[in-house]
Amino acid sequence: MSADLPIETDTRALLDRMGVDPALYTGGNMVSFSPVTGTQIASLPEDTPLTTGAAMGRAAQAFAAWRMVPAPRRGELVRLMGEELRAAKDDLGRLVSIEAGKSPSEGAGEVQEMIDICDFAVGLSRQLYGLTIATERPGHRMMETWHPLGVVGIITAFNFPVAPWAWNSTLALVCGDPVVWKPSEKTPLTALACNAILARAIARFGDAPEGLSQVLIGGPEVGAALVDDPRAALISATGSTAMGRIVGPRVAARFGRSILELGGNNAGIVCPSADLDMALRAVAFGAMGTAGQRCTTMRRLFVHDDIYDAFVPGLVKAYGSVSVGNPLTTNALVGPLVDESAWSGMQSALAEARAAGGTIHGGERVDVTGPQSFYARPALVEMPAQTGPVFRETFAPILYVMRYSDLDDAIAQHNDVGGGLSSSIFTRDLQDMETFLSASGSDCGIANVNIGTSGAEIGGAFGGEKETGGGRESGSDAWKSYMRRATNTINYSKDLPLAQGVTFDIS
Ligand code: UN1
Repeated sequence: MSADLPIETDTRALLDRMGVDPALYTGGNMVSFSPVTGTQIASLPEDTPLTTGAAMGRAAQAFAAWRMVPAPRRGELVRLMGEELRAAKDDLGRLVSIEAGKSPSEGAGEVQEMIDICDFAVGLSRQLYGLTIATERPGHRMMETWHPLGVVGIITAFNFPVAPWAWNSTLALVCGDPVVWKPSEKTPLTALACNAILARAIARFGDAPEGLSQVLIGGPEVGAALVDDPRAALISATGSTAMGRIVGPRVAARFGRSILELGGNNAGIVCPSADLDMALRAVAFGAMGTAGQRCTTMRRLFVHDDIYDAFVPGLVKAYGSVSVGNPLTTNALVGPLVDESAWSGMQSALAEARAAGGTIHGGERVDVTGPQSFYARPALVEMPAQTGPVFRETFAPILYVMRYSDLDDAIAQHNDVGGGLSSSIFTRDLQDMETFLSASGSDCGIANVNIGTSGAEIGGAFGGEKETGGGRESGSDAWKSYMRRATNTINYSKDLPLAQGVTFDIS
């Protein structure tokens, strides 16, 4: 594949190779742009609330069949999906770079996350364990059974256009649930590619029901139809806190289940005992990687007074020298912002920070592919205090750096924001580390030591507290959200003893 192929031709060749029908991305009303060049790459026919309802009908039918397939057999489908993803890794990774602007390594890394969760889910398909519970009644046995839940609606964001779908769909499929996916309007092509890859696995699998995995292309109207559909037993939504404030109550109003993975305002703390070289590299990746467009991006940094002057100038230097460039033709570490509104959001946050007394390093626009794309040098802002824009998540590469002198105070400030996703401490001091990880330490769903806030592995439960929404996806026991639990009590005696010693003698 030539690096200087026009981006539209490149995109078309990738989609062809991954088996996507051109009718799905040509001649429609939904125009899709690449942030790499800011130019149009496709125009997709859109779904409507009506076609969404039809998709849900097909999914509900698929559920009736799929829930009866033994879980290890369902795992076989996900095993095949992992094989297909391995074969398509380069193509899908490059398409992620085209649609989301990620560096080649991060595009490939996102596909690797999908492969990893396939492996995890295959193992899980033989481990959907329930407990056997001691009963208080003689001649009885009590146990719990996990059953498939129903159709899972998946809503994803542009910044991780494929991995969160895989976290959800692989678990849903082994748990016995069909999936209906509404990707971000900014990244519909990667979704079509994923569905085509899964379709290949389904064809090899042989006897999967129709409608097991579907994609809906469209905007908020389509999303709302999915969210409100009573056949969607679970809605798993990744995106902004503003989106979650709409989705959460709507799903709750119909007593549906939801997993919300929303914004964060992730921070790190650099303690006096930290390995400063290591901390610098971890902060650089956490804050500048993916052009600051991860939900786990490090956005705030508290640096101890004693090492501030030894640490921060080196970080400022890294901000000044990090490569910003075209992810399709170079190995630049920082690619484009997704669009103009991301750029203007970044600029207004920086203006507010300056007005609040911040000293800004970087943050200027970089001309890489012309005026239609938006590349920015990441910005490091030395703030006199946690104030103004520091309190909110701006989805761009801005790191606010603040001094601290007392760890308890730093932890209090660390926790004094809406988001509760990811956090890090850099230290070689056992007391600092354990304090940060304790019940009165970081209040986030992810709390790390001597690594950054981003780049979590799939084996752990992924998600966070407070305005991050409370959902957990991916590893650990996140699968339980995709199943319903039945508690079964079996009486194998000839008597009918009642629990709690209650008597009800009718003879
Ligand atoms: C996201 O930005 O929505 O931990 C997900 C990470 C990745 C996932 C990010 N594994 O940074």
